[in-house]
Amino acid sequence: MSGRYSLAGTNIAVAVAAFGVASAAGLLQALSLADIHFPYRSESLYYISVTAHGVLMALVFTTFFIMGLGYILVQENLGRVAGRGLGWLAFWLAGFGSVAAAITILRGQSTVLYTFYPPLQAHPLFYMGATLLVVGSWIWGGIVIASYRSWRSEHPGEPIPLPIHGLLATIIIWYLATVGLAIEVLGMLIPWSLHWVKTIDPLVARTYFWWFGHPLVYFWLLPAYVMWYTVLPSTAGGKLFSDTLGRVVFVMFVLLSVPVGFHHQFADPGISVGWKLTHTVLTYSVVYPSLVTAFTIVASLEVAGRMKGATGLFNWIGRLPWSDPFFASVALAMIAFIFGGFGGAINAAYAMNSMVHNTAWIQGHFHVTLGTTVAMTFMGATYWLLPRISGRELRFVALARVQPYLWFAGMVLFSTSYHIAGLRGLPRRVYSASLTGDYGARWHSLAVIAAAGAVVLFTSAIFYVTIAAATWLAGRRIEAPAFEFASSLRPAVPSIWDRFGMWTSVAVVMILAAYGYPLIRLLSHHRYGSLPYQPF
Ligand code: HEM
Ligand SMILES: [Cu+2]
Repeated sequence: MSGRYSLAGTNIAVAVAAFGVASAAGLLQALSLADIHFPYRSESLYYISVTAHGVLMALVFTTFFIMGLGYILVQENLGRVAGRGLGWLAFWLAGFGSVAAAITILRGQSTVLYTFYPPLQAHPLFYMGATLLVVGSWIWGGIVIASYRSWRSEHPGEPIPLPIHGLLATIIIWYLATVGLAIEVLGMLIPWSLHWVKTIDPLVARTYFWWFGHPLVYFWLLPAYVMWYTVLPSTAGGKLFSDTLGRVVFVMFVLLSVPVGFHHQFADPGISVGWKLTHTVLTYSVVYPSLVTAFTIVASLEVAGRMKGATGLFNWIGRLPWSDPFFASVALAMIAFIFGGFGGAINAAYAMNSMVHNTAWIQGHFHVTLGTTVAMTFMGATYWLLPRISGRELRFVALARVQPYLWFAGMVLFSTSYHIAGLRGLPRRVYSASLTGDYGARWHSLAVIAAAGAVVLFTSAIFYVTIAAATWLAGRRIEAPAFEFASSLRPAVPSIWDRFGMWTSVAVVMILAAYGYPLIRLLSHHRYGSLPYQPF
């Protein structure tokens, strides 16, 4: 790997490794739910596995991948990475923190699931490790912003390159979101896990957690959108339909990502219905930029098909490069998002949420969104960027061609079954779907189909990790292909959508409005607090 990309490549390598380990854990959980026996199967192994899987997938894989991708986008679009040395510091902090947290999980000292709700209590090193991961990502964000500032001073008045526009939006959302996390972890969880204070208020902690937890999903999704807007159209052989719409979308996410967290707390007491409804309405507004994205990207693909000569109503679809691993991954990721968005609208509906809350529907839902829309885009992006950063040809191209389809097929089995089982009442986060006699019978066969899906998903995951590792270590050396970003039908012009300082101020005001009063109420109630609780 050439020096210019070694920082990005090392971050991505950690992401791929975390993904591989977490996939094996995912398979174990699915087998366990279906009561398919394997050596050492036990309740405690199940919960350790769910914790490791959730943390490694949702926090480690995503964060490291996004950091690596971010360095590449900055290098290629701004021609520099300011403070590369600090980037290594960020890498080591985040890496050390992740390893420390993972060790306490595997030793059974932090079986708190990736949401680490108190009064479940983890080992202090779990919270400190998670903090270091976030601190590393903060430094990374600072490097991106510094690189942008340095570019800006040489290019006054030019529009921000679209990939950087999306990346800056991602980082602003991340900074706004992690304020909530920092208050929870530094202000509540760490002092409590060190026994400096005896009790903790679970409701207040959950509120800070979801201040962070919902925008977390946009921290994952926006880098995927960046790939859709700025790479997919050129891979498909066309142009981006509208650059401006992309900017509007990214700005809307900056405004709307955070003040929606109560849609995870519909069942929590102590927050009034009025505030829950306010967050619901804002949640529905955030559907809008995703619909705009669907329209813009599909229109761009139609442009691509027509540039290749398609003339009929739908035959442009057949002209798209369905055997290109990057294109297929992203296209399937987008199809999955239709179902993910539909399910998400149900989750966010105040009344319907009670039907699916804490059921297997939820894992059905976030495996199509995070686990497919985001994860498949990142897997596809790996196939796209690896040859470019390593100067090595992609190994096992035939496997890379089938891998996205395999993932999609596995997910159809896996996610559909859990959606249905959830509607039939199967709780989420349970060791076995059939422990409870009569009820279990209604869930068991669905859990078995999901487990079959998990086997297919795991096979696909092995393909991905093998292709990435083999390319890195043993790919044939080639002249590294150039990074190409899509041009848009009409060139970008400087606009109000580039004024992130102003939009961030608006976002801060919205967060204060959405969380200020409810938090003051929660903090002024008489608070009893809970003692720590450790299941194993
Ligand atoms: C090999 C592919 C995968 C398999 C077989 C798999 C399997 C599972 C299963 C069965 C559960 C449910 C645990 C339960 O509540 O009983 C689960 C939870 C989860 N999965 Fe996956 N998964 C896979 C890939 C992914 C990916 C790619 C992501 C995200 C990038 C992901 C993120 C999560 C998260 C965040 C949870 C929630 C953990 C919790 O409830 O605390 N999974 N997974
Ligand atoms: Cu949410």
